[in-house]
Amino acid sequence: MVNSEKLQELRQLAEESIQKAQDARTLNDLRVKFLGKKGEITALLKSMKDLSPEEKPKFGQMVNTVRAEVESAIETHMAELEAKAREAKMAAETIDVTLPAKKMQYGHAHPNTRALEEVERIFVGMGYEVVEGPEVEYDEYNFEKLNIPKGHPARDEQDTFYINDSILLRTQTSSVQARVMEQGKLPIRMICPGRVFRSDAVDATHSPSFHQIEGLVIDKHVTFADLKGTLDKFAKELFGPETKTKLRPHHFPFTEPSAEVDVSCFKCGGKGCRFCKGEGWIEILGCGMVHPHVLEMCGIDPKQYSGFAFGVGLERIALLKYEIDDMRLLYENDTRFLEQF
Ligand code: 2U9
Repeated sequence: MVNSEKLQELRQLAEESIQKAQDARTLNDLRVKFLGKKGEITALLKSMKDLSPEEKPKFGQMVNTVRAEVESAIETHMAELEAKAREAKMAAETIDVTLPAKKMQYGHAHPNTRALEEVERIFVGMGYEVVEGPEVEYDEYNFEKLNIPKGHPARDEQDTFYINDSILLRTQTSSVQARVMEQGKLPIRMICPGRVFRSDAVDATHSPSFHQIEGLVIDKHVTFADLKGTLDKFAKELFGPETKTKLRPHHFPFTEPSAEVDVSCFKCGGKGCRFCKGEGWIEILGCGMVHPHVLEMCGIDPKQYSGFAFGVGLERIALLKYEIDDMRLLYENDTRFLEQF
């Protein structure tokens, strides 16, 4: 029977083509090619009109069986292709949870900030308030009220950045203390950290902008012994309990008497080493009893009240504590340097 041979041929061709198909689109094209309205198997049904009445139903059944087989082969292969695509997708998206994780990059506080927080912690622990004030200041608060009148040599020494005759970039944070004293709320126990400006050339220990932390205590019966005890406690907290302090007489216009304070070298314990340049001592701050004239100019009666003050360079503390030998490193923000702390 010619028609049935043709049917078997088409079935074989369809099945081979289905097996070879690599994607859903090819399979759909094959469905149209063999089973569609104008498909090759469908066309065989149309040729049935030439068959005898006995052959017609038999052949019709054969065509339908082949149609069903081809349809089922397409469905099966389609399911296989989908499963394969899903597997490939899953394989591509696999996350290897055993791979080492990417390290988080944590930043940290700048050495200056760490030194500041350490100094603040020590003084706040002793009951001091932390007060801040303006960086652009009146001459009156920066100099006049601190016993540095016009023509005083200390004005020249500080090589100030003036904005006009009466306004300047503050050269010391003492101006903040003068403002607090003027408010008249006593007693006072405060530190004022902040940025100050002096027209200095840049080198390993100088910068036109640096930071000070100044302290002020004003109350009845405050003595030099209180100052000495406070600074000794501060030094021990900052550099370790073995640290000793030594006061050398000095002169500041705003304090009388005045002194500079050295601490025993925390590297060699005072024997003398490279760190303290063989001295055994390292200078860290200046201090003194607030000058009676300063008290008066800030509205405080020197007969009733006395006080002490001190000043320390924040960068100096950071350089010493973290053993940095050049102040410029603190401002360059080179992460290779900063990462070491
Ligand atoms: C008032 C009265 C007195 C503040 C003081 C120093 C001594 C001192 C320097 C140390 C290094 C500043 O950072 S530095 O350049 N300071 O030596 N400062 S007494 O005395 C005051 C402050 C305010 C009303």
